[in-house]
Formats: sequence, structure tokens, C-alpha cells
Amino acid sequence: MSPAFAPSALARAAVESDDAPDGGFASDMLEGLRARPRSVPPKYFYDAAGSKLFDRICELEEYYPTRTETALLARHAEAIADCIGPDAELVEFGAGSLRKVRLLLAAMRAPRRYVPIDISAEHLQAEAAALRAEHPALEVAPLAADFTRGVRLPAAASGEAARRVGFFPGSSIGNFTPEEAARFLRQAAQLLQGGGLLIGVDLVKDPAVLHRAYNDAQGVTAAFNKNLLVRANRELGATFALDAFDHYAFYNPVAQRIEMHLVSARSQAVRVAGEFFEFEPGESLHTENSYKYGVEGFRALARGAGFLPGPVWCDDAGLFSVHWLAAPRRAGPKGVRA
Ligand code: AVI
Repeated sequence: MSPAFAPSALARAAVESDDAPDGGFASDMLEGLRARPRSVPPKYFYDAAGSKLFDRICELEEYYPTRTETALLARHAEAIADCIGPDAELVEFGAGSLRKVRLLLAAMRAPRRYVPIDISAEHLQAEAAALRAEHPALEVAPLAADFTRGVRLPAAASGEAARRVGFFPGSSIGNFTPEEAARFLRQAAQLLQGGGLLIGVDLVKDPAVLHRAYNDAQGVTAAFNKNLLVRANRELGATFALDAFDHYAFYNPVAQRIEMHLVSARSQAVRVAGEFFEFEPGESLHTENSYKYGVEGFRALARGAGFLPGPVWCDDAGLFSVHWLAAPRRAGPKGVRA
């Protein structure tokens, strides 16, 4: 989800994925290293080790988004369930640990099916099995896929299409550029016609709060950032020296985003998949953007994408927002239905 996240394809949902076996890591890494400025899509953070590090980030005192969003979902679960309505199929984009969805499922009335989509297949299967045990009446149909590239949603076991509702928590939309976010929302509005999207969005705030959230004292975010290099060393035969790159994260108020970089501490050459890359001291590899929105700005973005923005739930400190976006039915060819 990034400087180079390309959610070009929810609407390609009916097209078979042509992903490389490594999910495109080698080609995206090489392309990003050849470019100036250098950048790599943040989706490659999330191998098994990266997913665990991200889970640790979510527990950090400095990283307010997870606990704030979770508290909002818990506090407003009934009102959210009213928006979702009965007999819905819930599709979660980038499902991760399936923690937050439990709050929704507990409040939803007769949910028909839950389709968690996540890039990490192993993690997803284990989490789905645990959820099935807790909700024996619920059809849980996990989908291991990079939803930013397009997914084929499985047909409902009942054969009957239910009202489809998307769930995209965690402000993962912040890892898209605004153009990518708009495209994702347009495609989601098409896919979810007749239902809606529940989406968590991190808010613009005091830069000092943001700085702390992405520069935690224990260095977990730094380890998460550097895990990209660990992964490249392991999977692409790269020769990144971990102590020769520094984690660097700052708030860019003009673009309203946190930028995360790995900055070369010295002059060095690195080999990646057989190709050499020179780094000067201070040269950066841009690894992630995390955009922050104002409530009205995000509603305008969603409206422009075809949604009808509904209720918004925010915490008292104005740190985080959860939006209900209704997806009206449109005339013409239907979006992607299983
Ligand atoms: C997944 N995503 C919304 C996180 C964020 O805050 O942008 C990823 C993250 N990067 C550093 N810390 C957390």
C-alpha cells in the first residue's frame, strides 16, 4: 500500500493475477534502485519478520493509530453495524492479524461471509482458522493476494451474492499517494455497489506526535524499515550492510505525509540480484509515505470517487477517524462480482 503502491486494479478483480513468483520484489527493487530519487514500494516490508515487527509497532506507546482506531471501533460498534446492515459480506483489504474485524463481527447482524485479503498467505490461513473456530456459523474465505494488483473474489458458498461491504482499517490508505488513493476508492466504490466501505484514516496533527510515532524509542520502526534490506539480502542475494543505513522518518507538512527513508551512512556499493548500485553518503532510499488527511478533505476525496460519505467517528484528541462511505448502485455494467 507507497511511493510506488499501484492499486491500479481492484477493478481488474476479474483478471487472473500475472504476479512473478516473488510478487515482483526483484523487479520493483531493481527499478527503484536505478531511479533517482530511489524508492521501493512499502508492501515489501511485510514478509513474516516484517509482519511481526509491524505487529510490535502497533503495540508501541508512541504509535497511537492502532489503539485509537480500535477504541473507536469498540465504542461505535453498534452504530457501525447499523451502517453495514444485516446479511452482509465483509471484505477486508490487507487483513493482517484480524484483530479489529472481531469487533465488527461481534456487533454485525447475521454476517454472511468474511473475506480477509492479505499478501502474507501463511499468516492469513492461521488467523482465518482461529476466527472460524470462534464463529462456526460464519463462512470465512481467506484470499492470499496483493489486492493492489487485483483480486478475484471467491463465489459465495450459498451461490447468492450478499450486500458487500469493504473494511480497510489502519489508515493503510495513507500509504497510497493521493492519486492512488483516489483510484483505489473509485474501484472500491464500483466493487462495493449497494454496500459501502468502512475505512480508518489517520488525521493531520501536531508534527511532534507524528514524529514520535515513526521514531519510537525502542527502535522497532527502524528495525521494520531495515527489514527491507534484510529481506533483499536473503531473497535477492543483496549485500546491504545493515549498519551502513540509517532509519530516517520525518513529517513533510507540505505534502501532509510522514516520509520514511533509509539513508546511506557512507560511500558504498551494494549488489542486488547481480547488479551493483553506488550510494553516496546521505543518499536515500525512500521506503514509505504515510499520508495524513483532514476529515473534510478525506470526505471530498471519497465523494469524488463515487461514494456517499456518511457518519465519521473521531477520538476526542482528533488523532484518528473512521468513515462510513456508502457505495450507491450505478447504472451500466456492474463492477466486479464473484
Ligand atoms: C500500515 N501503515 C498504515 C503504517 C503507517 O503508519 O503508515 C505502516 C508503518 N510504517 C511505519 N510505522 C507504521
